[in-house]
Amino acid sequence: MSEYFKNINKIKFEGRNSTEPLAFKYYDPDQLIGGKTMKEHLKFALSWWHTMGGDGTDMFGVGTADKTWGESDPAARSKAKVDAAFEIMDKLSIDYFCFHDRDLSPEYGSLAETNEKLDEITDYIAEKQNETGKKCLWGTAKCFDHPRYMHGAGTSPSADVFAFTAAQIKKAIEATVKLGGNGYVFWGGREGYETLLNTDMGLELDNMARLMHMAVEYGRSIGFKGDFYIEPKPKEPTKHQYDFDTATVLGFLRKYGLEKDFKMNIEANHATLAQHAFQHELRVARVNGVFGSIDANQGDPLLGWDTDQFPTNIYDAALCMYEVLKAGGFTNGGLNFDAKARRGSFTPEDIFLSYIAGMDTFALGLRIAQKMIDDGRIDQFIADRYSSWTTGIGRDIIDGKAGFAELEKYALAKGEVSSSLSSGRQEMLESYVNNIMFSI
Ligand code: XUL
Ligand code: CO
Repeated sequence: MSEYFKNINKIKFEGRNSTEPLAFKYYDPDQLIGGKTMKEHLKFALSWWHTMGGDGTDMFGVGTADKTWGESDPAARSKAKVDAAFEIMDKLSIDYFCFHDRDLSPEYGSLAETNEKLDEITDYIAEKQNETGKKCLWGTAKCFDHPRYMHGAGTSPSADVFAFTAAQIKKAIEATVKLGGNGYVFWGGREGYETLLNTDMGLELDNMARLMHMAVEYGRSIGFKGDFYIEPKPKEPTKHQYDFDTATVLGFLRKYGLEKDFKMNIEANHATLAQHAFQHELRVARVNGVFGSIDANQGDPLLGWDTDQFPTNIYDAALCMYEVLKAGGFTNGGLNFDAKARRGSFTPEDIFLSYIAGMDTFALGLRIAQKMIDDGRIDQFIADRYSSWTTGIGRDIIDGKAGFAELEKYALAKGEVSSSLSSGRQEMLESYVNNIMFSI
């Protein structure tokens, strides 16, 4: 096995005063934060598609980075990708990876041959996992790039395409189980529409649910005990994606009785596209008991598309980790860097530099989030703000002891209630966060 990054050594933690670009300043895997190590909290994952396959190709130009891994034959390249991926994970101390079936092995002449070749690669990955202890965070099927999926996959008007999709997902779940993954993601790449003039929305949504029920039934039958995830995204590539945001997906899951088996895989840049804060999406998932996993990246608020940048915004990372800690941490999920170095950051070193930037950002975010909780001022403020619900009429409402008649009687007796309100203190709370963040 050749070494792909000969000039890069294992990345070490050197601390905040280090000026070495190829070193962690904040990510110290074994550092204890609130009783768990950073490594256990953060569960970083490498995204096979961006890191091993993404070469910077965009609508305006060809790739700028060489991701051939020195091989022109597709099968040899798939294998070289595995070696390179494990080298990257080792050097960056990343314990997990995420994949689409076609990132691991491309399509060949027939589905049977494609599946056979995928098996060869997953055998090879399983061997490397045994040697290294690296784990699969989640797998998924790339049911969006081939022309057959031009009108959707699970929501295609063609039953033949639906059948092909089911076959592809069946195999991708098998691959995920074989690699020990505890997550299987549905990102509905082309599950949406361009115009309602040609779309039977009701049938398309029913069919998507049928596909998901089949996936659950099959996954459970072959021993998949982990979580299925839906990754919400409002638009791109279609004008309207069905899995618009967490709240929309929740409605879908509940309508079709899928909420027991599915959680959310929340991506920061998809939240931005839905005009939500990243923290909002995480909060909606958390309070509804469907928080699962995270695609850690960031978008550019000035651009209306999915830029998938490595996350460097500490404020967002801190508020994200605050939600994760409040949710009790990850169980089957983790932080997958669904992120790519900019097209102009095209050298092999940029792979490492961009992961270091993202990992350090989340390490800092974790420390700040834990400090926000330990500090207690924000929690105390919220508890005080809602204290009228712990006794008296508030308690009676919650306990179901007061209905409209009792509340009318209470309100009539009480008179004007504006004096029961106190300031929301937004600016004070924001300054608490700054105070905590900059005294870390
Ligand atoms: C696309 C996206 C996907 C999913 C996996 O916007 O986020 O890469 O994470 O299919
Ligand atoms: Co994603």
